[in-house]
Amino acid sequence: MQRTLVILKPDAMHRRMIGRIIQRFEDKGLKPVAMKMMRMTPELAARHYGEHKGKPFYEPLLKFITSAPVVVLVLEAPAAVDMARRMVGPTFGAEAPAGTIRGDLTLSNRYNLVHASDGPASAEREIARFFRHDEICPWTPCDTTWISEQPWDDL
Ligand code: 3AN
Repeated sequence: MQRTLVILKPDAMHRRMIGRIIQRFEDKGLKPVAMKMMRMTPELAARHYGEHKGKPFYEPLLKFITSAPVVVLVLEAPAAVDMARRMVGPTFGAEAPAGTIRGDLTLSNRYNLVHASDGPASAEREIARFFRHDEICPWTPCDTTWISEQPWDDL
C-alpha cells in the first residue's frame, strides 16, 4: 500500500468541481484516509512550491494557490502515487489526454485543478506537511477485495 497527497486547487473550488474530482478517485478505488479544507498561507505555499522559486510563474502560482480555500486529501492504494499522477494527467490542460482529470476538465496551464505528489518521497514529505499523524484515519472499505485484489482462484 502507498499513500499520496492530492490538493484540489482554488480553480476546482470556484468551478464547483470538488465533488466530481473526488468522485473520480473514489470510483477508481483510491481510498481517502485524510481530507480537509483549508486556506494555504503564503509560507505553506512557498514551502510546497519551493522547487519552482525563481521561475516566471512562481509568484503568480503562490498568489493563485493562496487566493481561495483548497481541499487536501491523502489517498491510499497499491502504487497510489503513480496512479494518481496518471489520473490527473500532464501539467498543461490543453495537452493533457482525454480521460485524465486535466484533459477532461481544463484548458489552462496555471489553473489545472489538481496537485498530486510526483514520487513516493515527495508524497511522504507532502503528507507530513499538510497532516498531523492523528489526522490520518486508516480504515478498510468493505469492497477492497473486489477493487484492488485479484484472488479469482478463491471464488
Ligand atoms: P504538476 O502539478 O503537473 O506536477 P509542476 O509541479 O511542474 O506541475 O508545477 C506546479 C504548478 O505550477 C502546476 N500545477 C501549475 O499550476 C504551475 N505551472 C507549472 N508550469 C507552469 C507554466 N509554464 N506556466 C504557468 N504555470 C505553471
